[in-house]
Amino acid sequence: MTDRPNYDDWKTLADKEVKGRDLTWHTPEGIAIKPLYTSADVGAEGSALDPGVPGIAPYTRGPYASMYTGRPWTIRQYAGFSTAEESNAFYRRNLAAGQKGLSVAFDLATHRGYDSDHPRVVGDVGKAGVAIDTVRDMEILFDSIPLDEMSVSMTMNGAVIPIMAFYIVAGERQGVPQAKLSGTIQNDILKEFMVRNTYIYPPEPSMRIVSDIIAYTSANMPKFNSISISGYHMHEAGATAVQELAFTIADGKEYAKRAMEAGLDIDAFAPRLSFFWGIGMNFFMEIAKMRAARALWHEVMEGLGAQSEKSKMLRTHCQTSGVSLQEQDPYNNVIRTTMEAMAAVLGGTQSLHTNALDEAIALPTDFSARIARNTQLVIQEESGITNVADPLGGSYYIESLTAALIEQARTLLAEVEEAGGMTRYVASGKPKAAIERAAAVKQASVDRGETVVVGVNKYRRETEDEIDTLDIDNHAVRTSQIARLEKVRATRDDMSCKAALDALARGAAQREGNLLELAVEAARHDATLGEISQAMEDAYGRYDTLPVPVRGVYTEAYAGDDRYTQVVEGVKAVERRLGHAPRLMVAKMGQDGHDRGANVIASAFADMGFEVVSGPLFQTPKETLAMALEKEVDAIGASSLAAGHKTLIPELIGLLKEAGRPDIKVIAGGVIPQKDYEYLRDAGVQGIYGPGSNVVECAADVLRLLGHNMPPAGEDLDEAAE
Ligand code: MLC
Ligand code: 5AD
Repeated sequence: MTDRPNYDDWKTLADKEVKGRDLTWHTPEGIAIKPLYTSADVGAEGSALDPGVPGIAPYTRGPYASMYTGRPWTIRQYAGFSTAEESNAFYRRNLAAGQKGLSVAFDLATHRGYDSDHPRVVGDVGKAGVAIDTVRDMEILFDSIPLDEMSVSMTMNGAVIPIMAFYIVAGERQGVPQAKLSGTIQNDILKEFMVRNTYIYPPEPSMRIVSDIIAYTSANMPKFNSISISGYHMHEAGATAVQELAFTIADGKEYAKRAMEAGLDIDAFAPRLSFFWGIGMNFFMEIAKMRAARALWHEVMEGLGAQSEKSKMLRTHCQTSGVSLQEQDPYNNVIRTTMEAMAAVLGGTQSLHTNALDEAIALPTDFSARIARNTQLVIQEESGITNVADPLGGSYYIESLTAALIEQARTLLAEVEEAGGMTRYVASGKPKAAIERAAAVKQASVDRGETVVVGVNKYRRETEDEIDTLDIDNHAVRTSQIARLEKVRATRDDMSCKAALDALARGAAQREGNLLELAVEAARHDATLGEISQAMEDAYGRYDTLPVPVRGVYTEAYAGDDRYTQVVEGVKAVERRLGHAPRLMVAKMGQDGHDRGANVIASAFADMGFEVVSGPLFQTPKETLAMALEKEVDAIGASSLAAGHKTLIPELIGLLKEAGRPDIKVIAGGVIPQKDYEYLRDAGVQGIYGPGSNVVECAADVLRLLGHNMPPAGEDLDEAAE
């Protein structure tokens, strides 16, 4: 041994302890994590790996010098459901109990630019968020909440123009000039085309909308963050940390370049670009990701010629991961969220949302929202974590992991650059496919028990405790929204409203003027969200695409697995009997664009030998029926994550009966509370697969539905053969 023991000395000892077993951990990012890090991994003070101090370039250790010692992060819980009245009351209760900033969740009808009375959105009104049709709704949403004091984040990307316009006009009607409004609009359309899917228009006009908002807010709303460049949804869709990092930073670069091309000075808008990360269970990886992101953003902004330090410092919101939470043994979710919140905080977030324990089942109740909020309050006020800026700075492991992530993300960033920037790269479909592949790999690993999820694929309980969940009567919300819409339409000055909408339509068609400025005028004359969206849709059209599932991931992950082989054989048996491979249509009805689950199912079932028909997003039950009949499918799997299941799936079954095809089996998967199972079964749903379902077993079930005598897992095929 040398005087100072080093890694090799340690390795000799450790090898003895574990009898030479390789302790390297290979992360999904392809990083080989050693079982120990030492000073040799980080280099000396002042070397390339020395991250410096918080508040000074490259900001790896945080954007502000004092960080939480000066001011803690903003506790900003994302919420919204039902009507503006109900959401307003919920916000006020939360603020009284310690929440610090607001964050609005809109329903999917609003996201996609439809008024609540539109026939396509019957199942969606008030469900996954609050229904907003007019400025009047927005005024009610913020009733008794002074908009010059409260910072408000709004998660809106599709219908971003009418929502920003409504917010500005609601402020005016409260007596608050727009220059005093502080907050954030998500306005990140590129990731919608990759993963979140609440786009309305095609990519090019959508990018103009983003630039117009950046231009408008940088001129008129100095305290407003014009965009929240989001990796969160990539994370939720299954992206690795490197993918989330690189694609998000690349998105940010693309927006900055577009705004510069539109004639804006980079330092006039870049200080109000903000970011948003998803924080999952890979504790140290998530911390390193946030640090790597700040260093990379600094590099990118210097590259684009930014002068102001504020332009180069990355500020971010974080949300704990929704997909990491489970329906089974749901109290475990409190533990998971606490760990994820700690990672976000140790990574140096500026603002944070912690998910509620009932995440995998429904929207938060007052009870679950309180635990989620208290998770942050306890960390902030009891743990002492806020007493030191970047307390993990200098950790051999963290610094080394940060450097590894920076390096890997740079490689992916270079690939994007080579493809001609992120708009083009997104259009190529490559990032979407890469994320979907990563998601399928992850799911296969959980299904095989290689990635442990406590209470799901290990330590599973025989019976589950029931928990109270929030139920929203979407029919009642829709009725009250329609009544208000009618009132607004009846009392406004139609002539001036129409003139403002015409001006907006002209501006959209002829590339003149600023779309937000034109929409603010329309909002002042009480144009509705649907009307403002339609004025632009007339010029741009509505965008839609067909999903293309990835192939081969399950076949590879399950090579040599007996149960998998059994299912594949079962598919072949059904094929022999039917004269064609069993056809499953994966349907996404309503305005719910969450397609990770649908994509994983499509990809796994195709690998097992099914013929998969992937329906486009946003179908009505009628459109699903027509496609199912045309493609002659044997079964339809309806994937629902946004609570429209009780309306849309029974409607589909009714239509199948009317069409004389009750033989086509309907199964349902996604976020469906247990208490709705009976209702769905009574309506004719033949299989329900909630979060935590094993995909191979789902396939075995579908084979049974198709008349194949599939043995239970673990039993021999011969004993129970057809
Ligand atoms: C902060 N400040 C400090 C300080 N820390 N001053 C001195 N010392 C310190 N240590 C100052 C800041 O400069 C700023 O002032 C003010 O305090 C507020 O701090 P902030 O860091 O800007 O925080 P905040 O206002 O909360 O803004 C955070 C943000 C913003 C920049 C990340 O964009 C944001 O709030 N984003 C939230 C996005 C969000 O909630 N999204 C939900 C998505 S849900 P000044 O004067 O400089 O402003 C979703 C799910 C789905 O997407 O799919 O539906
Ligand atoms: N209220 C609260 N949280 C919500 N989420 C989505 N919609 C709402 C809502 N209306 C959360 C969930 C989800 C993530 C996208 O945001 O955690 O995973």
